[in-house]
Amino acid sequence: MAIKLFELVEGNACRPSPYCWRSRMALAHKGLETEFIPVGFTEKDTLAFSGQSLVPVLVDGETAITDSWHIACYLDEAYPDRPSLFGGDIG
Ligand SMILES: N[C@@H](CCC(=O)N[C@@H](CS)C(=O)NCC(=O)O)C(=O)O
Repeated sequence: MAIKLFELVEGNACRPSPYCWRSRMALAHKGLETEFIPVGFTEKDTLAFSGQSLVPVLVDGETAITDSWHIACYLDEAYPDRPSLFGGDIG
């Protein structure tokens, strides 16, 4: 099952949230297949399962992670076989 990222989307394709871009870039760096779930400013109830109302929210199986920093830390810990976000020269 693909990882899901709930991210802020306005209109057809505008993604104005720098925090969501952090998570997008972290997922791209790790090379993880992801299903992106658009959430509009008036659709915060979509995020109720996460216990808060901010994006990004990452869902990996039964695990839901909020906050772009926590998401990056989670991805590096959960997928150590993928390129590191914090280790090595690039990290
Ligand atoms: N510290 C959080 C900040 C998340 C955040 O502020 N997200 C904004 C989008 S840029 C948001 O969901 N705002 C909706 C609101 O304030 O209702 C992170 O790094 O993910």
